[in-house]
Amino acid sequence: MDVRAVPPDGRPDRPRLDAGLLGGLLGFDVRVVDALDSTNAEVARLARDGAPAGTVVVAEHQSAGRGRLDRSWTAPARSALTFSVLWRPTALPGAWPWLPLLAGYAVHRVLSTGGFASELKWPNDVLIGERKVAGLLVERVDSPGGPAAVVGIGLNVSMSEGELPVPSATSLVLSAGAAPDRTELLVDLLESLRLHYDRWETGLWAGGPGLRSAYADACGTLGRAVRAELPDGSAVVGRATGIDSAGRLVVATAAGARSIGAGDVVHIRAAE
Ligand code: BT5
Repeated sequence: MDVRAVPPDGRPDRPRLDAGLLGGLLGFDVRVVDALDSTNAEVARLARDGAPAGTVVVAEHQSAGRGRLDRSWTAPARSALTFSVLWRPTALPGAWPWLPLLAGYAVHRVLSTGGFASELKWPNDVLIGERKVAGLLVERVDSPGGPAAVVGIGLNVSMSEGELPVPSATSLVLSAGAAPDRTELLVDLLESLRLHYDRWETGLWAGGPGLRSAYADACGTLGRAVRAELPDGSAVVGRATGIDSAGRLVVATAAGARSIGAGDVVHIRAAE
């Protein structure tokens, strides 16, 4: 484990996570670490060493938090929840693109049940008031036990305006004036992840109408004019009209409908 010797210098009003409470969570093996490079990197290492499904690493601070496409994820110590969950899906590879969507949906459910006006931005963001409160990064890792999925989540909890890494970010405190205790929030998030993952894994949700319509109902991207920027520098511009059975975003363009996979998109922006 790449644990840094320097403990996080979190503010006194930002208490540590209660590792004892998290340790008792049924079906998960939760490890709370003061500081490391990236919880996704750490869980990937554990996966390669044969760690079982349900292994969770939570960091009070990450020194090299990762976003998609080599982008970075930053948050002051103890101002956020930054954690990764290891799953060992048996679902067919074609169903894997649903993993970031179902994880985002699981986060959205917890936030909206808690009174936060969250919505999903396809493929991997959770927004409140058009600003990003949480990001998800799902990575596939080849391990001796077969392919594993590392589901990483960063959720901004008590970050102040001045601490935001980018102006398009927000935190629960900024959006609602207060935030739940981080340990309780993490318990709720893990239980929600477990529930929605199990539905997907048992086929109840495997690209079928259940997850698809639940996701679509919570997805603020749909109905909007969007510009999807692709890795080759080109862009697909049109109105986002739906999510297809493979979890791709369907965009109605002047040249007809186009389905865009999460792996193919660099940015989704609002189009004029
Ligand atoms: C994501 O990437 O949104 C995925 C973020 C996943 C982070 C978690 S934390 C636990 C686990 N361990 C890791 O190492 N990663 C995961 P992407 O869509 O590429 O967004 C990255 C962009 O979001 C950056 O380029 C910034 O513009 C912005 N950003 C960085 N930190 C942010 C924050 N705390 N809140 C909101 N936006 C942020």
